[in-house]
Amino acid sequence: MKFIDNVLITVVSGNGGKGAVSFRRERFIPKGGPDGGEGGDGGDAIITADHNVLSLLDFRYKPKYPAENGKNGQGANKKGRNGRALNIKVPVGTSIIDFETKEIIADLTKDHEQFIICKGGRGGKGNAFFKSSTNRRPRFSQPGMPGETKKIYLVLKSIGDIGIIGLPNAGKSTLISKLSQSHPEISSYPFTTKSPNLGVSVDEETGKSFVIVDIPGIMEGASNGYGLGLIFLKHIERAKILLHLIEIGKPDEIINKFNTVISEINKFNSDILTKKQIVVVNKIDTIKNKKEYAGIKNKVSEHLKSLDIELLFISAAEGSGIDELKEKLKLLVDY
Ligand SMILES: Nc1nc2c(ncn2[C@@H]2O[C@H](COP(=O)(O)OP(=O)(O)OP(=O)(O)O)[C@@H](O)[C@H]2O)c(=O)[nH]1
Ligand SMILES: [Mg+2]
Repeated sequence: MKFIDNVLITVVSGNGGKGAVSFRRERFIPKGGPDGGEGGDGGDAIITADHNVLSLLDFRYKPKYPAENGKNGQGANKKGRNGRALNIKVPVGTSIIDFETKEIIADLTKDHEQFIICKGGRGGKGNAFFKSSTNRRPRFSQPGMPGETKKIYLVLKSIGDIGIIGLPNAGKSTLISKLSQSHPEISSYPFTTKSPNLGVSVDEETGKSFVIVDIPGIMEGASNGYGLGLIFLKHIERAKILLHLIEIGKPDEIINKFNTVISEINKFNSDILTKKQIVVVNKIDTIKNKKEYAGIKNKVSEHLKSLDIELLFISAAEGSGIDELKEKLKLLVDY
């Protein structure tokens, strides 16, 4: 899935319908009174966060979103039909920013959260409304009020429940491909991933799902712009959980790698580190010696226990530990 993190669109609410000018015409009533009905209201333009929408990509191909106009009023006091509201569905975690003022109009952080961007124009009154003792046969009605037009940016900060962080080449993309239907590029050189990948992990029993974000690798000095820098961290700012993936090696190496990534993130935005974390050591298939493996496990768990961080060992490539990891993530996401 190609990752687009902002789009510019134009949203238009519907115009109100015109009020009718009409007079009652019935047999034996030669000069019936006014009976022009009012126009229907224009449809509102509404933006709704929806967890089924994962990307802003579709908005690239369709820049304008008009709601329906209200219908004109009719004779016999018939009100025109209201215009249908336009409901634009965006990913959870979308901010709406006014193109003119650059102000944030709304931040849709929860599923089903809605915001009316443009109110539809009200329908005009028909001539029946204007009947009075001094003007019993008004020959005028109101036009409908015009709808509003707004140019807005949709900006996606994050839509992930789980953000995968780690050094380049740790196996992040391999892991997301095992946890979800996502098929990102995987390769043995660093910085294979150049923009975030999204995956949805669906629990076959309950049908519930969570979204995982795989961002480009973070290297030492990233906060000074090395590698791909840290700009992609904004995509996990709203993730609930950090999954820190580390390639297996000597215990000290694992702990050093852990510290490197944490210290770079800390320089970017230390709030990110207040999230729940789980450390996952990957590529355990490369350590064949059982004693050596047990030693690594012990040392690393000891270290992370003191930090109160959960730890798991897996092989993303061969699949060992993946089921256990899925179970753990389900609990952590807490649905
Ligand atoms: N032996 C072994 N190799 C693995 C495992 N998981 C991933 N790899 C390999 O590690 C290399 C890097 O994997 P990626 O999934 O592309 O790693 P990444 O963290 O997404 O890398 P960047 O996007 O470059 O940061 C690839 O050659 C993978 O095949 C594993 O469990 N065992
Ligand atoms: Mg990758």
